[in-house]
Amino acid sequence: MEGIQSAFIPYGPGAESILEITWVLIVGGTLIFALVVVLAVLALRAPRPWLSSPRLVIAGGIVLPVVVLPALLVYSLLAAPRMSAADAPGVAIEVIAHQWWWEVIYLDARGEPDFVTANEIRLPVGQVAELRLRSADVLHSFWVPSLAGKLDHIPGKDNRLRLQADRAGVFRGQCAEYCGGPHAKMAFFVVAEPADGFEAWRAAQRRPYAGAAGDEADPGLKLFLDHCAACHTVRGTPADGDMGPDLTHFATRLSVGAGILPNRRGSVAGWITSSQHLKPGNLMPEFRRFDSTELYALTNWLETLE
Ligand code: HEC
Ligand SMILES: [Cu+2]
Repeated sequence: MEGIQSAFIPYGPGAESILEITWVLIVGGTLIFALVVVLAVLALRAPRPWLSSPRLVIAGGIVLPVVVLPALLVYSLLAAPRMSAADAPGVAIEVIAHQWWWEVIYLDARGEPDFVTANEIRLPVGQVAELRLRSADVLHSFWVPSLAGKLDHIPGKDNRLRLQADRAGVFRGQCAEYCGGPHAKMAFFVVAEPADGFEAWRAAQRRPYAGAAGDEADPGLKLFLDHCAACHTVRGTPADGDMGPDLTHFATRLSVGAGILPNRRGSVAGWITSSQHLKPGNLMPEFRRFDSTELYALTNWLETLE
């Protein structure tokens, strides 16, 4: 898809009205700048009395700005409300920014947590999702340029952002406020899909890890419980750590390490052994001493988290 992360290729009403305002300001500013340059060049080439006439100075220096600037102000004040769709939200999601990943909590009709995921947000096409943006630590900023303007995650404060995608697709978002260390590697994906696909996904996300038969003997699960459970949750297993992303349905996600690597077995293995090389400073220790058999067992088991 063209423009997975471009404010100039909007796929939702929020990004569309921002782009409209942007063009009005860019084109308007360029025209005025060109006019001033032309007048300046004319004045330099030869003395022209009409260029210094008090009438022109009053018209260009006072009347023009007094008319144009308030007009632009009124225009953008009128355009701003269109940035957040007025329809009632169909989906409510709490997004908690952490250094340096995103916790994503889908809320039920009463506003209580329904299920938790991370680094990926799914939306039904054409419906409004209301996001409650919060922070677990410092300032972060939520920005999906293709869909909406950016809004900060402010510690101790809830910010509301409405997100709507008019077409199915995958859009990339990024933390847009420096939050320390690997801030530049704090991204995520928004996946917009038709309502039935979204409902199927939501139903699957609600389910805990089912486990295959004879699962207890799975060496990958054992390694996970021994080394990873203190920080990661997989609902349906004893793993209930909350230092890192919920991994209950990790295999359904597009990326590893908050949007930085594609979710494939090789990159997951690389992340486990070398996360500090791939994303220097992130809060997951790297497990360099796993041998290939252990890594194979672990990544094998992670692939069952569907
Ligand atoms: C000390 C806590 C801690 C331990 C122990 C830990 N992790 Fe992590 N893990 C994290 C944090 C924090 C992140 C998020 C890093 C980031 O993207 O900034 C993470 C991210 C991940 C991710 C990427 C998730 C995503 O959606 O991007 C995977 C996969 C993962 N860990 C697997 C493991 C495995 C497997 C183990 C055990 C071998 C493990 N972790 C042990 C803290 C931990
Ligand atoms: Cu950041």
